[in-house]
Amino acid sequence: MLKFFYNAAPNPMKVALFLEETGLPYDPIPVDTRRGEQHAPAFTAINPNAKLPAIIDGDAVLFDSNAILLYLAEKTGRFLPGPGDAERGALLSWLMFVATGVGPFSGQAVHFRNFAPERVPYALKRYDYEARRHWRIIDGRLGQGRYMLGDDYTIVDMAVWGWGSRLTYMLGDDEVMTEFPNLDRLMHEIDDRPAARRAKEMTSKHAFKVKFDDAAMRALYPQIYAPDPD
Ligand SMILES: N[C@@H](CCC(=O)N[C@@H](CS)C(=O)NCC(=O)O)C(=O)O
Repeated sequence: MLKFFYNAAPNPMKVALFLEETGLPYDPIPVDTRRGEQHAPAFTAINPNAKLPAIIDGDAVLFDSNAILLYLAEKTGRFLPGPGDAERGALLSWLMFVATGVGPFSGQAVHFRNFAPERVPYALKRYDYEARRHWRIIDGRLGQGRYMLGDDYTIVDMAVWGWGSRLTYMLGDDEVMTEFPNLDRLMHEIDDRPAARRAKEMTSKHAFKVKFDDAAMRALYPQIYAPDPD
Protein backbone atom coordinates (compact mmCIF):
# COMPACT_ATOMS: atom_id res chain seq x y z
CA MET A 1 0.00 0.00 0.00
CA LEU A 2 1.16 3.57 -0.68
CA LYS A 3 2.99 5.01 2.32
CA PHE A 4 2.31 8.68 3.01
CA PHE A 5 4.79 10.48 5.27
CA TYR A 6 3.06 13.54 6.61
CA ASN A 7 2.39 16.15 9.24
CA ALA A 8 -0.44 18.70 9.32
CA ALA A 9 1.50 21.50 7.57
CA PRO A 10 0.46 23.05 4.21
CA ASN A 11 2.57 20.92 1.87
CA PRO A 12 1.55 17.49 3.21
CA MET A 13 -2.09 18.63 3.43
CA LYS A 14 -2.26 19.10 -0.35
CA VAL A 15 -1.35 15.44 -0.80
CA ALA A 16 -3.70 14.31 1.97
CA LEU A 17 -6.48 16.13 0.11
CA PHE A 18 -5.64 14.36 -3.15
CA LEU A 19 -5.51 10.94 -1.49
CA GLU A 20 -8.88 11.54 0.14
CA GLU A 21 -10.40 12.92 -3.08
CA THR A 22 -9.43 9.82 -5.02
CA GLY A 23 -9.94 7.22 -2.30
CA LEU A 24 -6.54 5.68 -3.09
CA PRO A 25 -5.69 3.36 -0.20
CA TYR A 26 -2.74 4.65 1.80
CA ASP A 27 -0.87 4.11 5.01
CA PRO A 28 -0.37 7.45 6.81
CA ILE A 29 2.98 7.66 8.61
CA PRO A 30 3.35 10.69 10.88
CA VAL A 31 6.73 12.44 11.01
CA ASP A 32 6.91 14.94 13.86
CA THR A 33 9.13 17.78 12.67
CA ARG A 34 9.02 19.58 16.05
CA ARG A 35 10.60 16.44 17.52
CA GLY A 36 13.21 16.34 14.74
CA GLU A 37 11.96 13.09 13.19
CA GLN A 38 12.54 14.50 9.68
CA HIS A 39 16.32 14.23 10.28
CA ALA A 40 16.28 10.51 11.07
CA PRO A 41 18.47 8.64 8.54
CA ALA A 42 15.56 6.30 7.74
CA PHE A 43 13.54 9.33 6.63
CA THR A 44 16.31 11.24 4.82
CA ALA A 45 16.90 8.06 2.79
CA ILE A 46 13.37 8.73 1.46
CA ASN A 47 13.59 12.52 1.30
CA PRO A 48 17.16 13.84 1.38
CA ASN A 49 15.65 17.31 1.86
CA ALA A 50 14.33 16.24 5.30
CA LYS A 51 10.87 17.74 4.80
CA LEU A 52 7.31 16.59 4.36
CA PRO A 53 5.49 15.24 2.46
CA ALA A 54 7.03 12.13 0.91
CA ILE A 55 5.51 8.94 -0.44
CA ILE A 56 6.59 5.43 -1.30
CA ASP A 57 4.42 3.81 -3.92
CA GLY A 58 5.84 0.41 -4.86
CA ASP A 59 9.24 1.16 -6.40
CA ALA A 60 8.50 4.87 -6.69
CA VAL A 61 9.89 7.12 -3.95
CA LEU A 62 8.84 10.75 -4.17
CA PHE A 63 9.25 13.96 -2.23
CA ASP A 64 8.06 17.53 -2.86
CA SER A 65 4.33 18.08 -2.65
CA ASN A 66 3.75 19.30 -6.19
CA ALA A 67 5.78 16.48 -7.73
CA ILE A 68 3.71 14.02 -5.69
CA LEU A 69 0.44 15.65 -6.82
CA LEU A 70 1.51 15.43 -10.45
CA TYR A 71 2.68 11.83 -10.10
CA LEU A 72 -0.54 10.72 -8.41
CA ALA A 73 -2.72 12.65 -10.86
CA GLU A 74 -0.92 11.00 -13.80
CA LYS A 75 -1.09 7.59 -12.16
CA THR A 76 -4.82 7.80 -11.51
CA GLY A 77 -5.78 9.98 -14.48
CA ARG A 78 -7.70 12.18 -12.05
CA PHE A 79 -7.73 15.93 -11.47
CA LEU A 80 -5.64 16.93 -14.50
CA PRO A 81 -6.37 17.53 -18.20
CA GLY A 82 -5.61 14.60 -20.51
CA PRO A 83 -2.24 14.15 -22.26
CA GLY A 84 -1.93 16.42 -25.28
CA ASP A 85 -4.68 18.71 -24.02
CA ALA A 86 -3.66 22.38 -24.26
CA GLU A 87 -4.86 22.85 -20.70
CA ARG A 88 -2.14 20.46 -19.57
CA GLY A 89 0.37 23.22 -20.35
CA ALA A 90 -1.60 25.69 -18.25
CA LEU A 91 -1.71 23.16 -15.42
CA LEU A 92 2.08 22.79 -15.48
CA SER A 93 2.64 26.54 -15.46
CA TRP A 94 0.30 27.14 -12.53
CA LEU A 95 1.57 24.15 -10.60
CA MET A 96 5.18 25.36 -10.96
CA PHE A 97 4.10 28.89 -10.08
CA VAL A 98 2.71 27.56 -6.81
CA ALA A 99 5.80 25.39 -6.23
CA THR A 100 8.42 28.02 -6.98
CA GLY A 101 6.67 31.27 -6.05
CA VAL A 102 3.61 31.06 -3.86
CA GLY A 103 4.97 28.40 -1.49
CA PRO A 104 8.53 29.66 -0.97
CA PHE A 105 7.61 33.35 -0.63
CA SER A 106 4.74 32.58 1.77
CA GLY A 107 7.07 30.30 3.71
CA GLN A 108 9.76 32.96 4.02
CA ALA A 109 7.15 35.56 5.02
CA VAL A 110 5.99 33.41 7.93
CA HIS A 111 9.56 32.45 8.82
CA PHE A 112 10.87 36.00 9.11
CA ARG A 113 7.77 37.12 11.00
CA ASN A 114 7.54 34.26 13.50
CA PHE A 115 10.72 32.22 13.65
CA ALA A 116 13.77 34.32 12.77
CA PRO A 117 16.09 34.82 15.75
CA GLU A 118 16.22 38.54 15.02
CA ARG A 119 13.85 41.08 13.46
CA VAL A 120 15.01 41.90 9.94
CA PRO A 121 12.78 44.69 8.57
CA TYR A 122 14.03 44.36 5.00
CA ALA A 123 13.32 40.61 4.88
CA LEU A 124 9.91 41.12 6.50
CA LYS A 125 9.00 43.74 3.94
CA ARG A 126 10.34 41.87 0.92
CA TYR A 127 8.71 38.53 1.67
CA ASP A 128 5.40 40.03 2.75
CA TYR A 129 5.34 42.07 -0.47
CA GLU A 130 6.32 39.14 -2.69
CA ALA A 131 3.91 36.73 -1.00
CA ARG A 132 1.02 39.17 -1.46
CA ARG A 133 2.04 39.87 -5.07
CA HIS A 134 1.94 36.14 -5.85
CA TRP A 135 -1.42 35.72 -4.10
CA ARG A 136 -2.81 38.66 -6.09
CA ILE A 137 -1.92 36.79 -9.28
CA ILE A 138 -3.72 33.68 -8.00
CA ASP A 139 -6.70 35.79 -6.97
CA GLY A 140 -6.80 37.44 -10.40
CA ARG A 141 -6.80 34.04 -12.07
CA LEU A 142 -9.63 32.87 -9.83
CA GLY A 143 -11.55 35.99 -10.84
CA GLN A 144 -11.72 34.56 -14.37
CA GLY A 145 -13.20 31.17 -13.49
CA ARG A 146 -14.39 28.95 -10.70
CA TYR A 147 -11.10 27.04 -10.48
CA MET A 148 -7.48 27.71 -11.42
CA LEU A 149 -8.04 25.94 -14.76
CA GLY A 150 -11.56 27.23 -15.35
CA ASP A 151 -14.44 24.82 -14.91
CA ASP A 152 -12.47 21.83 -13.65
CA TYR A 153 -11.20 21.20 -10.13
CA THR A 154 -7.57 20.02 -10.50
CA ILE A 155 -4.38 19.41 -8.55
CA VAL A 156 -3.55 23.11 -8.97
CA ASP A 157 -6.53 23.99 -6.74
CA MET A 158 -5.31 21.42 -4.22
CA ALA A 159 -1.82 22.92 -4.34
CA VAL A 160 -3.26 26.41 -3.79
CA TRP A 161 -5.40 25.15 -0.88
CA GLY A 162 -2.32 23.97 1.08
CA TRP A 163 -1.12 27.52 1.71
CA GLY A 164 -4.20 29.53 0.74
CA SER A 165 -6.39 28.10 3.47
CA ARG A 166 -3.90 29.38 6.08
CA LEU A 167 -3.06 32.76 4.69
CA THR A 168 -4.33 34.66 7.72
CA TYR A 169 -1.69 32.95 9.85
CA MET A 170 0.98 32.93 7.13
CA LEU A 171 0.84 36.68 6.63
CA GLY A 172 -0.14 37.53 10.22
CA ASP A 173 -3.10 39.54 9.01
CA ASP A 174 -6.68 38.77 10.14
CA GLU A 175 -8.12 40.80 7.26
CA VAL A 176 -5.92 39.39 4.51
CA MET A 177 -8.68 37.40 2.81
CA THR A 178 -10.61 40.60 2.07
CA GLU A 179 -7.74 41.43 -0.32
CA PHE A 180 -8.26 38.13 -2.12
CA PRO A 181 -12.02 37.54 -2.44
CA ASN A 182 -11.76 34.98 -5.25
CA LEU A 183 -9.20 32.95 -3.36
CA ASP A 184 -11.37 33.20 -0.25
CA ARG A 185 -14.33 31.78 -2.19
CA LEU A 186 -12.30 28.80 -3.43
CA MET A 187 -10.76 28.10 -0.03
CA HIS A 188 -14.23 27.94 1.54
CA GLU A 189 -15.44 25.70 -1.26
CA ILE A 190 -12.55 23.27 -0.79
CA ASP A 191 -12.76 23.40 3.03
CA ASP A 192 -16.37 22.24 2.68
CA ARG A 193 -15.49 19.25 0.51
CA PRO A 194 -15.82 15.92 2.35
CA ALA A 195 -12.27 14.99 1.23
CA ALA A 196 -10.83 18.11 2.88
CA ARG A 197 -12.67 17.27 6.11
CA ARG A 198 -11.36 13.70 5.98
CA ALA A 199 -7.81 14.94 5.33
CA LYS A 200 -7.98 17.17 8.41
CA GLU A 201 -9.50 14.37 10.51
CA MET A 202 -6.75 12.02 9.38
CA THR A 203 -3.96 14.39 10.45
CA SER A 204 -5.70 15.20 13.74
CA LYS A 205 -5.56 11.54 14.81
CA HIS A 206 -1.85 11.72 15.54
CA ALA A 207 -0.60 13.65 18.60
CA PHE A 208 2.00 15.87 16.94
CA LYS A 209 4.01 18.01 19.31
CA VAL A 210 2.17 21.31 19.71
CA LYS A 211 4.67 23.32 21.74
CA PHE A 212 7.11 25.54 19.90
CA ASP A 213 9.75 25.27 22.61
CA ASP A 214 13.54 25.58 22.24
CA ALA A 215 13.89 21.90 21.35
CA ALA A 216 11.31 22.33 18.55
CA MET A 217 13.16 25.39 17.22
CA ARG A 218 16.40 23.41 17.20
CA ALA A 219 14.69 20.49 15.44
CA LEU A 220 13.29 22.78 12.75
CA TYR A 221 16.20 25.17 12.32
CA PRO A 222 19.28 23.31 13.56
CA GLN A 223 21.65 25.58 11.66
CA ILE A 224 20.30 28.69 13.43
CA TYR A 225 19.42 27.53 16.92
CA ALA A 226 22.59 25.82 18.11
CA PRO A 227 22.22 22.53 19.99
CA ASP A 228 22.67 22.33 23.76
CA PRO A 229 26.35 22.02 24.64
CA ASP A 230 25.64 18.91 26.80
N1 LIG B 1 9.16 22.02 -1.54
C1 LIG B 1 8.71 21.14 -0.50
C2 LIG B 1 8.69 21.89 0.82
C3 LIG B 1 8.38 20.95 1.97
C4 LIG B 1 8.34 21.67 3.30
O1 LIG B 1 8.87 22.77 3.47
N2 LIG B 1 7.68 21.01 4.25
C5 LIG B 1 7.56 21.53 5.58
C6 LIG B 1 6.13 21.36 6.04
S1 LIG B 1 5.03 22.37 5.06
C7 LIG B 1 8.47 20.76 6.52
O2 LIG B 1 8.55 19.54 6.44
N3 LIG B 1 9.15 21.45 7.42
C8 LIG B 1 9.99 20.82 8.40
C9 LIG B 1 11.40 21.31 8.37
O3 LIG B 1 11.70 22.26 7.62
O4 LIG B 1 12.21 20.77 9.13
C10 LIG B 1 7.31 20.59 -0.84
O5 LIG B 1 6.57 21.26 -1.57
O6 LIG B 1 6.99 19.49 -0.41
